[in-house]
Amino acid sequence: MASRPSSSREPGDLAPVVEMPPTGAKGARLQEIFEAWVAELPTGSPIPSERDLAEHFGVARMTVRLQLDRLAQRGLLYRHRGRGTFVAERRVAHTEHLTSFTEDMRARGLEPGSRLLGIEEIRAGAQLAARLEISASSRVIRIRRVRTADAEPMAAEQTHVPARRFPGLLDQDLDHGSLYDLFEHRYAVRVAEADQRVTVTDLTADEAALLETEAGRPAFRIERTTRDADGTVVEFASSVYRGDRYEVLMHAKRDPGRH
Ligand code: 16G
Repeated sequence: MASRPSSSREPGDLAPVVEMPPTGAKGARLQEIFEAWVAELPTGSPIPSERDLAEHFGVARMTVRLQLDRLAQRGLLYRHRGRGTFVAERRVAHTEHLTSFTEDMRARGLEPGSRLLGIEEIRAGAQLAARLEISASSRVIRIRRVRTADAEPMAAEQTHVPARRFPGLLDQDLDHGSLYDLFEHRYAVRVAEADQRVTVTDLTADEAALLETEAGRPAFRIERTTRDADGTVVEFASSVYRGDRYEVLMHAKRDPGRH
């Protein structure tokens, strides 16, 4: 699997010829071949055209496109409109690094974006107060956004932050850019650690509408409690990620003292 696409894109330079199974299993097999091949290519390598790949593997162009789409959705490839498809950076977002949505998407080779659904100040109440470790009468700012990746909905996100810590946040432009950037540059609040809970859920009709997919589809529900370096809670967020677009990536290291 060492062959690489050259600028002349000769079919001989494409992924090695592998015997293709009959229809049906072809897509899955192609996915495996592409994945192994892409893993060996340096970041930024161009991927040959769908037409060349289709010819090379003796499959329909749609089959190739579908499998390339899947690799792009998994963050292994990225597309540049008008320029082609390329191997994405292999820096994956995993639990060792606390990332913002913006950083997470960039690490997957996707262009992050937001659509602000609403921002308001509310009374914490018992439940949020417990999450944010503040009193129930404290004020909280609630931000609701649809987060996009390459302009398509990826997650619906609801974030709560203590209002005292972020004066004037209601007037900030959260339709663009990163909340964590604002935390850091406007409020000198640096997120230092977070606890996350990931569960699997079916999308409700409202969530599906926001995510431009169908109700009942599987999704990840991710709750995050984020703290600054002093251990003070700065955020409680709850997000629903489309199961067909998102993968939860983890990196685990064994404690060196453990035998
Ligand atoms: C992620 C966080 C969310 C945080 C947001 C900031 C999860 C489950 N949630 O979506 O808690 O508010 O990043 O992203 O990871 P931003 O800086 O791009 O606005």
